[in-house]
Amino acid sequence: GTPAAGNAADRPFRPAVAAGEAFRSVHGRAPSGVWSAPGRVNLIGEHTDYNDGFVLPFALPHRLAAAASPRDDQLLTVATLGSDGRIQESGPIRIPELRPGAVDGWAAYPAGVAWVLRDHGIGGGADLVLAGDVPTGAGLSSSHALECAVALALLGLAGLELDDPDGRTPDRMRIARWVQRAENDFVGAPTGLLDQTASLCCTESHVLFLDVRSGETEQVTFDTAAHGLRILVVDTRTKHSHSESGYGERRRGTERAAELLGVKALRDVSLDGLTPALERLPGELRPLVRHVVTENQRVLDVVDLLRAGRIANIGPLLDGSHQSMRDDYRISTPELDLAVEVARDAGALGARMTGGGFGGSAIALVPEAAVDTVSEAVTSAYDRKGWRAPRVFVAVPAAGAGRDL
Ligand code: GAF
Repeated sequence: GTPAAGNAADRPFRPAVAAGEAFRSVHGRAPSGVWSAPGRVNLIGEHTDYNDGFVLPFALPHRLAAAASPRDDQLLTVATLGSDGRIQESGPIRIPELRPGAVDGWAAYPAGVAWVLRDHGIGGGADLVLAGDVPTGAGLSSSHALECAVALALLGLAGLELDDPDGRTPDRMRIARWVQRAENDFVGAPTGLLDQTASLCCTESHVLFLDVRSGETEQVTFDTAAHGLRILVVDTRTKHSHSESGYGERRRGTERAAELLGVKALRDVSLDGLTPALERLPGELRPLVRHVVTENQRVLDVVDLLRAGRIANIGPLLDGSHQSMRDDYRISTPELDLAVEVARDAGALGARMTGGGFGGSAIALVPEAAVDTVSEAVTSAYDRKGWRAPRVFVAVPAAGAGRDL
């Protein structure tokens, strides 16, 4: 016979189903549809996106789902299902009155997306109910998963579904740029294009090679399991207070360096041209430039190795990336450094922090047989320091954003 559904604890959490159920409990009817978008890890290519460079993310299996129905009064209501099972509702937001600064807190993310879409003539009201399992504050892009899911939901309610054959719907890259605008100009975070593009464009079993300048993408096979390997994510569960100011400072530093060098972006400095370029810069900008230029090259080198099916050989490039972020870009933390060092000592082939830095998560490339050893080694090293236990999990490249129901 059919096994009983079991209690909630035995059932895997499915964001799309949970969002649909939460929608029914808030609104007393079924939603018109459910759309979802994943969080990401970046395999390599950090702080290169706002320098017109290269990134190489993959989507996590963790997703944020948006259940939605249209409203005819140009109001946006947003409710979210918390991990404690409680539903938190924002007050109704008037779409025609949206402007930067009008909404703060978590509701600024869906409101920012509605603001951008309104500018593109997609301004209908909606009831949204959100549910997801992307760890928040972990540098795994939970806010972009939210923004991308909301963008797809609002587009979908306007009859604009992704990949429609008549080509009326903006393509994924264009939606990524819209979401970036919501983040930059409405939420007020000066971030690049990595996270939205990852959430929208990644596919199962691949990393996404994105050239931010041209917007060109390539799906590069990244089937870790076929090579007896795993990517372990270590969420340090720390976020340092200077994360926002530190990000903006680094960004401005690299833009200033590009200006002094007379190039459009640091993307235009080649590895061969690095030494003479550094000589023309003030001391404090040199390490920033060295990081960006060498990191772009490391992305290209990793892509070459992956195309040649040599996943196990990318370890030293991951290590080099971490070192560069720790010593040159100075965005690592003691928690991230310890996770990376201990993982490597316990058998990882390479490890690095991932995402914006100043806390968040690290990744390690680990032989399947060493997964438990590495994860236990990191956990006990944290314990010896008296630090809160990290959250460690294996991440398999999953699908990008889309419609679920
Ligand atoms: C954060 C930002 F949102 C991205 O745009 C990117 O700059 C990343 O930090 C660093 O690579 O995730």
